[in-house]
Amino acid sequence: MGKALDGIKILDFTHVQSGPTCTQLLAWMGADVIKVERAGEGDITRGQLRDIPGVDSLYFTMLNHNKRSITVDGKNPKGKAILETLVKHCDVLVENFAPGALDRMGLTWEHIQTLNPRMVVASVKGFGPGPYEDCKVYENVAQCAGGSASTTGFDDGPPLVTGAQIGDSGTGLHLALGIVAALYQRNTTGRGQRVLAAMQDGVLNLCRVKLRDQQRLARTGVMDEYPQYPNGKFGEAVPRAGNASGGGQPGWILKCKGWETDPNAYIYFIVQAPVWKDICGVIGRPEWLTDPRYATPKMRLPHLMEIFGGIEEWTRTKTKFEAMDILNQHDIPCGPILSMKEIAEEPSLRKTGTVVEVDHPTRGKYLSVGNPIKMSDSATEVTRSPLLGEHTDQVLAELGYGAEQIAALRAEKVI
Ligand code: CAO
Repeated sequence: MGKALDGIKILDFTHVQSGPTCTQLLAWMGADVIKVERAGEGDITRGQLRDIPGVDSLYFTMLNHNKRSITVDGKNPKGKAILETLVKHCDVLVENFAPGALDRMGLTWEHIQTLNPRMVVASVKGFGPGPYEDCKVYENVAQCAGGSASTTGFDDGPPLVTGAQIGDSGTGLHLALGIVAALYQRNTTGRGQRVLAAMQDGVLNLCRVKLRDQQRLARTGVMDEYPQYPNGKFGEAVPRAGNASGGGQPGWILKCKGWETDPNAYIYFIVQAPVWKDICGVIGRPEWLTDPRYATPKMRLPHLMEIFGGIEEWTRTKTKFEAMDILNQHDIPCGPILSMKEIAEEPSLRKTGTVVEVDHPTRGKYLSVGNPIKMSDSATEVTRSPLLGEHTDQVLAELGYGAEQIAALRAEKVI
């Protein structure tokens, strides 16, 4: 079967997490991703958080599947010449260097355009143009600057960062979409273009509903689906909402059987209006149906915590999976709090390729997250990440370098 991006060549200067997430997705969709690294060291993550001495870390292997690796010293004139040949050869350049690093390597937008006017040049940066545009940025900085941290956590605690890497992997996803759209536009214009995904912007995009709430709060001073309502206080900015899900679908995380010893024995429970009757029946509270305080969804909002308290008395008697089975029979929306161990062992995720086992020559078998985007005409086969410089000779040969030239470049430590 062909792949959606067959024939597209990516010159991949990405490192750490945000950029590699992007190019990995493009590789899964069929692009030929040529990852350029520095000889000897390569992407810094190869050696970070290592669990096996001398072996590429899981951090690296899980973000660089289906790519080829070539080592080139981009600061050596002969290395620069290789990079310029790669610019002519490829459709897209992707990078997430610190601001200015690509220019310092001699690959300014103007120069790239003279070499290959069809090239799409895509960048992740921490911030867009403005006061922080020159800053180096990592995941949690973006979560804090993009509005996620100030709106995550509980009202009486500090701002919190989330485990989901919305700053890095989230921005990588945004960039991948921009690249594919730029390639599509190139079909009509014949020109490449620059694509920028700033991590602050990516996080804010994912926090869109919180900017919605900021404006609601400014207008009305209160938001009745937040846990601060009716007894707490609202300030000027959107507060942290704990585990509330908001709107007409109020939800909370409730304890299940075993919570005293299992930190993940919890369920997310949504008190959705159309199944209110079923909820009262299932948890054995038929009297709630005639309680005037609970007559409508709006009237229930000030009493949500006591309602969740009553429901929790029931969920504490069931494991999260028993509760799921019972609630699903009544279409009551709920979700188990799954640990990473449970996710790793979940057979249905293995079956769909969302969790895959990959074999690696020095690491052996390991688990990874496969392509979360499933396409009916472009199936994903996850292959292992490349060893450092594994494809240097192969790629240089494709660019027209002969064996002797390659040997000389290696002797001079250019590759
Ligand atoms: N040959 C020669 N030099 C190379 C090279 C190669 N093949 N590959 C990289 N380099 C050089 C770069 O040219 C740069 O050199 P100069 O600073 O002298 O110009 C240098 O290596 C380091 O690049 P960097 O500044 O990007 O790396 P860093 O480790 O200092 O910073 C990071 C890392 C992530 C903070 C920074 O790259 C950044 O802010 N990126 C944008 C935001 C981003 O993507 N952050 C998410 C990272 S994932 O958590």
